Amino acid sequence: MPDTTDREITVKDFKGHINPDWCPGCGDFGVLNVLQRSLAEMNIAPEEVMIVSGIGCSSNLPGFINTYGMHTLHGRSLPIAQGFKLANHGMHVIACGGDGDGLGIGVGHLIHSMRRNVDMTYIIMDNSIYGLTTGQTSPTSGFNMKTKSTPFGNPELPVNPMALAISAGCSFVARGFSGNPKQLVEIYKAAIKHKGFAFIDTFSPCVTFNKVNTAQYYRENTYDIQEDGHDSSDMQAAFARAMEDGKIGTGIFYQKERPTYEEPEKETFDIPLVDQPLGVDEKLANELNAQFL
Ligand SMILES: Cc1ncc(C[n+]2csc(CCOP(=O)(O)OP(=O)(O)O)c2C)c(N)n1
Ligand code: SF4
Repeated sequence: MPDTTDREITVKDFKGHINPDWCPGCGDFGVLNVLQRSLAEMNIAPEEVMIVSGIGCSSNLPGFINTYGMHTLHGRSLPIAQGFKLANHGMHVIACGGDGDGLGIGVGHLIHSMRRNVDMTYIIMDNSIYGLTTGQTSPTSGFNMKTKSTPFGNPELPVNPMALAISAGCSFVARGFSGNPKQLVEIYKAAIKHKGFAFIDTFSPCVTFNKVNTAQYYRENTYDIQEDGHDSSDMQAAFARAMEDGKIGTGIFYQKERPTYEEPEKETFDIPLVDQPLGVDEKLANELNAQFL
């Protein structure tokens, strides 16, 4: 577990060693910048952060930020991120990836993570398309939307991430837009501060394969629910905002702290599991490592 930092952290501390290879104008640049700003403004040090992703353009993010990171399998960021947090509960753990990764192949993990309430943050970079595989329908593509895989229009209704999260028992549910960094930085900071599983669906337009859900579309069709007087402690009001037709609310829909999954374990183990003695001698540990790694 890292020591709480006693030095001043700036955005520069989070600059990665590799420049992002996202298409110019991709919304994911905005998410990366806001995440770096949020961590710096909270004076969290790079060595205190673990970022875990799945597979997709958005899931390349851990390679572009100076923290610990792991680029895992498609739809599998959450089991790995939760395992990491349980073994090393002193770290800030953030999972990220696309709407295909989190709401398609990974949605089973998402639902159980939400009700389990491990203390971590999960950012979906939602572009309503499969970007990396060049433009197929995703779980948040609109009904009737024409994509490479649905040339005659999408016959499926989209997932409603806010309603799904509230009903799954998520203790922090929010939505933001990469083109509104002022609001997004406040949402991310609140999510990282939140004790429990914090979920932020972040509109992050794909400029190459989605000509419908563009930055201009979100600028014209979103509004700030907090500015509109929304009370994020009221679950019924959060559902009503999630089910709104036409207007797209952004902000913190619902937040209510409850005991995290790891809290009882923390009381038993003041020392994180990674810092505890292995319980087997070094020879056996080395043999097991050789067998499994
Ligand atoms: C098990 C598995 N199935 C399918 C794929 C192919 N695949 C890679 S990324 C991806 C979806 C990408 O879309 P999304 O998660 O929304 O991320 P984006 O690229 O839009 O950021 C798919 C289907 C894969 N890598 N692994
Ligand atoms: S294909 Fe789309 S999601 Fe992928 S980097 Fe380009 S703009 Fe971003």
